[in-house]
Amino acid sequence: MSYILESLKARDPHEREFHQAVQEVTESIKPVLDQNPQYGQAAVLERIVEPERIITFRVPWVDDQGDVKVNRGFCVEMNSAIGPYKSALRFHPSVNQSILKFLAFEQVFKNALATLPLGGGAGGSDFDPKGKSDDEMMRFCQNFMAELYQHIGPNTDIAAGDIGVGTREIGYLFGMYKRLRNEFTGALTGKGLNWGGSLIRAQAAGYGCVYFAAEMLATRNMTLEGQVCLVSGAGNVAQHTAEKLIELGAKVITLSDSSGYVYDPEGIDRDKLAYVKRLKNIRRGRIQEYADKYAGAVFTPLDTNSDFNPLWSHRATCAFPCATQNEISEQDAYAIINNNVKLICEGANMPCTPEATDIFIDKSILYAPGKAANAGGVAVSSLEMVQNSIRLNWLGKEVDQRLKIIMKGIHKTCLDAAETYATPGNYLNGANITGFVKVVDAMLDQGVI
Ligand code: NDP
Ligand code: 2IT
Repeated sequence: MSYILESLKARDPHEREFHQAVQEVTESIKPVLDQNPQYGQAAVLERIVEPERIITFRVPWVDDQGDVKVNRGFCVEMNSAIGPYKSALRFHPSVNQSILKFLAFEQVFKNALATLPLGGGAGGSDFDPKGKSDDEMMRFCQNFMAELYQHIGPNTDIAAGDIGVGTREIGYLFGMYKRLRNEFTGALTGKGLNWGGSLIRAQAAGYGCVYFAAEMLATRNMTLEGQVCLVSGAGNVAQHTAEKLIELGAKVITLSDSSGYVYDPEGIDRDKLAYVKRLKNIRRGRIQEYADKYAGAVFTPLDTNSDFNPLWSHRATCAFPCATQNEISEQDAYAIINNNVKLICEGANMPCTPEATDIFIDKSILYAPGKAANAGGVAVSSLEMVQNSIRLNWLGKEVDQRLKIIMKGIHKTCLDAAETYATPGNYLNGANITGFVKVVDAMLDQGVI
């Protein structure tokens, strides 16, 4: 399999994140390929690492000063073997083809693992939402959609939010989509509750991540009650991970954003979390303000020149990286295990470097990859699509119950597949193998496409 990686590196040497995602999957599926020569004969690996389609486009927009700006937009449609592409949209200055290919690749396996009838994709732009007014955000979203609308649709590619794309942005994107298509359809998920959105969608990735963690702890006769938890990020996934942890009696002592992290030894309670939500979602401020407000809390700026993030060096039982890719380095992983952490549950996509992942697996720490642990987000997106199709809105309790069942199912599936392929307890192998087999079997059924 290393030949696949070598050929990808030779062809696209700068796509570091995509290579990392492919390497992780190809290492896990080696025994599956050994036992199933039909996969090799049909060159499924060669095909699965090549996106079905990538569209890049210019996004011109006008800022509040009247100056014309230009960003780059992307739509990566990775694999539609088991259903229409389901994509997340990311707006962040770091966005490039490598990052979106990695996200799209992860999404393919995540959706298959979660038993959703959906393929995988990703989209977005190198646009930086920080410091932009609502009007600038709206103009950018409208111009982005002026191209994207040609490529998405309820039966082709259904988009949702990711970093930098929340309810406000989905609103502006949906408004423009509807205007251009003259159709009110579920081509986007994460919509507002009174125009087609689903209850619990905003909470789903975070809540689902905590449900998954609870299932993992149960295999060691532990619960979340009273456990000290490290959470990184302060956005959608981090907020709702923290919210559910607090509800289940855990003590959350950290949150972060791209400028640094806060450590609150007293624990972040419901009221403090409500403050964080106002700070990040409404005022769009910096997490440092939390430490200015609450006595005893300490802010530490992020040192971008260091491989070590002290957030991960606090004593805790559970760690939930919920910010971005590669936020846990090898050095951070050593700090985590030296502090006796028992569980790492990835709310973000690929937040652990390969070196960090290897350390957690070698030490037999409970480790859940994002494609299993954060699948609650896309799972409830899928439930939003169902509600849109039948033109009904389910109660929040009902959606939450379905989310719990889905996360429980993913947990069991991961463990069963890991056991079948002789790596018991290895959730990473279990997730990759399950997703891979489902997608490539569909590819075999559909011929050389
Ligand atoms: P948000 O934009 O709501 O929040 C992202 C958070 O991460 C912010 O606190 C942001 O800081 C921080 N962050 C982003 N980039 C960096 C960086 N380069 N360095 C340090 N901090 C950074 O995004 P989400 O919460 O939606 O997404 C977080 C992660 O979860 C991503 O990996 C995403 O792919 C994944 N995910 C999201 C799902 C969803 O439904 N939203 C579902 C499944 C996974 P700042 O405020 O300074 O920008
Ligand atoms: O990474 C992810 O799964 C997401 N950002 C959510 C995707 C979705 O379709 O809801």
